[in-house]
Amino acid sequence: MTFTRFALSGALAALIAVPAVAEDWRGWNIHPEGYPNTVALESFAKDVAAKTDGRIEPTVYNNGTLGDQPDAIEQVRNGGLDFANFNMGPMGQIVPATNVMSLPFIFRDVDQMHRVMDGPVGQQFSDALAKEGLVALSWFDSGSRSFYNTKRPIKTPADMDGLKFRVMSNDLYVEMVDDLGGNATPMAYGEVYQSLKTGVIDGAENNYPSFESSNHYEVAKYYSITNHLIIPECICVSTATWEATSDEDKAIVTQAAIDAAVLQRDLWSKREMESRAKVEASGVEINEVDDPKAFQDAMAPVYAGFLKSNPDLESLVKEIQATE
Ligand code: GTR
Repeated sequence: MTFTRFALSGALAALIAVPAVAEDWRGWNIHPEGYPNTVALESFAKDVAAKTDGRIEPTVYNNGTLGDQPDAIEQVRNGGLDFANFNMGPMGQIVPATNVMSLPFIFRDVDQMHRVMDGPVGQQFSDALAKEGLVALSWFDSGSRSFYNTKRPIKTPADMDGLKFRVMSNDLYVEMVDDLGGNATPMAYGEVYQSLKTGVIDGAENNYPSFESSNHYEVAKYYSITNHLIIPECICVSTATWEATSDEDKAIVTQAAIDAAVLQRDLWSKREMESRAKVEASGVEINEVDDPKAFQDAMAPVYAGFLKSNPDLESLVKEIQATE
């Protein structure tokens, strides 16, 4: 008897000791090693693995090796990928409400953007994303974007005339550059360096850290501070993955994403200064524009066109504008 009981409890113990199969989560990231977003995503992955005792094992694939952002968005939506760090720019083509964040000068500055995203408006964006298969867990910084090019400093909108700029995949940006008098070409991020080098395009627009880490600054020697877009980025998990996750692990993953965003925002502000210093030291000419309002006025028609096709989003635009 004693033997049987021992054998049984041994078998039971063995059963209990068999670890559940770990869930491998594949994560998309466009940035290289050492970039604030990459460091934060890697910390997220490590944190999740440790705190779920290995039930979830996230791996981050850097440098856009799993595809360009529009493809990756589709993959996360259909469950082919489990999570990603997405810029809200290309998201507007799929989740129209998020296009509000792509309206030029919609956020007054990065601090106001934080207050908006960490409040009820941010929640409305999360709700819109959730309806399209993406669970937004936290928001990263992406600074503000300005134009750069290989030809000349942009001081007035007239300086854009005849120049061809790469934009992220979103019709709003094509319109935005058109309104300024330039020509816009939507293009994958990974193709911009070569296209600048061979003269397929004259310029692009981005924040300092991306301008620097992508090496675009080696070719485009004029960076003109227009600050026309401040676009937040999410850590987003696929709804399919999320629904297969226990409540206990959902809480762990959510907290890890929030902690990663705190880390990213901190690293971001340092990297912005470092990147600016690096590109300046390499001979990039950085200029203020003559009259920032002239750029704002030139891009204002983007609002009218957008609200005409999306009248239901006007209240969201107003809510952001009313946020102190
Ligand atoms: C970066 C952003 C990327 C990507 C890129 C681009 O600032 O972090 O996600 O959107 O810009 O211009 O394509």
